[in-house]
Amino acid sequence: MPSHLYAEIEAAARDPDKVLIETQDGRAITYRQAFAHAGRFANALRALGVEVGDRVAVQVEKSPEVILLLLGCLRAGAVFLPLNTAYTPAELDYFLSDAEPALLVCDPAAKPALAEIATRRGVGAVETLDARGEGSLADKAAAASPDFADAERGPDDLAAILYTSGTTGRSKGAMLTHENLASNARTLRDTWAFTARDVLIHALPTFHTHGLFTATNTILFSGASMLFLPKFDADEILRLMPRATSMMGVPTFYVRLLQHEGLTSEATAHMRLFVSGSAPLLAETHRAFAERTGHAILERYGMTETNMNTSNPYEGERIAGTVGFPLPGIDLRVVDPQTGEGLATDEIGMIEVRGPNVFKGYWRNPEKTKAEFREDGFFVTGDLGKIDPRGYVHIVGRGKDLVITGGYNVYPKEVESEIDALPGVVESAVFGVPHPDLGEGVTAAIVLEPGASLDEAQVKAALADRLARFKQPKRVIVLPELPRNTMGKVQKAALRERYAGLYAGGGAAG
Ligand code: MLC
Ligand code: AMP
Repeated sequence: MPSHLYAEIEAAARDPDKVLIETQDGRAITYRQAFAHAGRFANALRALGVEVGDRVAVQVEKSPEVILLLLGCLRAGAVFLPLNTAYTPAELDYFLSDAEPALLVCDPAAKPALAEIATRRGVGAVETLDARGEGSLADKAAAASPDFADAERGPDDLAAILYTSGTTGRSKGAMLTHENLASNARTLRDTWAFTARDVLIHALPTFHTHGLFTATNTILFSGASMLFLPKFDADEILRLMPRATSMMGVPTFYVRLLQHEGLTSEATAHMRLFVSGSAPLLAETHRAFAERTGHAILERYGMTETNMNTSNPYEGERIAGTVGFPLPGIDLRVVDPQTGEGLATDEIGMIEVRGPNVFKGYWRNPEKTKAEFREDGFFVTGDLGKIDPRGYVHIVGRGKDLVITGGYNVYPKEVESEIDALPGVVESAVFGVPHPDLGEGVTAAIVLEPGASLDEAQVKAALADRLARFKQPKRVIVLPELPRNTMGKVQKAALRERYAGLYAGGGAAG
């Protein structure tokens, strides 16, 4: 039995000389080269002491080598553990202690700070990889053989662990199996009609499920090609569109493209599919994009724990403000959050999902895993929604206290804990309010001790080393007290309402 997910990827590449990834600086990597390079990485991992089932933590800038390393991990039977490059060393400390990886791969510039933490946390080895795909791990791979006898990994074995911020403030590792990822890649390829002729504009980061799996695995399972951009860049994307057929992005991509005068029906004429997800796409963005280009953005809904759950139809009406139908093979229901009773059409409740896409559980956290699954195997998403009479799923809110900013999730509790720890702060409330560019802007209201003289800039400065940039509040408001209900609970809804216009007209800045 070979390595389940890798074997299917290899089999899908009918033309080994087809380009898998092309970069802005003109590098082109064929499938044949990618598989050989994955073999080199697998040999290098073994030589570094990475055994089957070991975690490989990867915090590096985007480059094709990230994908080749992912394939190398699959071949070696290791568990790929990507980490957002925005995470600070303080945040890394927790991930390394929780995941106990055998190897940490980081940017050369971060090595001095991270090596000390890695040693303290018992990580066996620390290697480097930079944005050009160069570094000590690349050197070791270059010197290794491309031939590798793939580890035997079955459908239920772990392929990856992706940390997702926990409601209790600490991130939990979502354990994704080979078949979780393979089943979703097959389904998305077929649902969105991807073939080897497709060329995807890939401008998402490669450390979250959207860019790493939804986009990349769909392409790998189609034997298609990707044009890799290091990050979102409207000029570059428009330049590439005449050569591309498709793009996947977060709503901010579409908001920003609409601000570009180059976005026209001619500019997008060669494209067949624009997909949006990770955060709600405003109906007005959907409409404006259709007016300008003639393309109806296809919105889908997913999560780190489940991969993709629903999608608007490829053929058929893509309805703005909905996330479409459950994908084939995936059960989705809306239930009363308290009783778990199923709800009728158009009634709003908790969205629950079940299927081959749903993760195996949280890493070393059986209590949390148990708490989030029903006895009949449905996973409680924490998203509130409804199913309309035509069967389209609508997301109408969140049962979890979560802010989504530019497609990144921020759990207020984690930010509040850091703010509350600052001298002079009595308490804080972190919430999201509409932001024209990022969807929601992370915002903090704080109450100070009498006589304390902390101001907005000082709070922001104090958080700089503690929290990833995207988690840091864009605005900090000092209040005499936080609004509370009769039970004494902080009323975030009241804060969201009071500050709803805070970023209005702020454009991409703010
Ligand atoms: C960057 N910044 C952000 C931010 N991204 N702040 C809040 N939220 C974000 N998402 C900070 C920068 O550090 C910078 O801070 C300032 O905001 C402006 O940066 P920018 O140059 O405008 O940002 P940019 O690099 O263009 O990035 C914006 C973005 C990017 C939206 C293009 O964040 C992005 O690619 N997001 C995609 C996230 C993603 O892949 N999510 C999928 C998760 S998986 P300063 O102060 O230094 O100027 C998932 C499941 C599913 O959700 O369903 O897919
Ligand atoms: P993450 O934990 O980063 O994987 O983010 C998953 C969350 O993003 C989901 O639980 C939803 O709250 C949100 N999400 C993803 N896609 C959509 C969408 N199309 N519309 C609204 N929310 C979405």
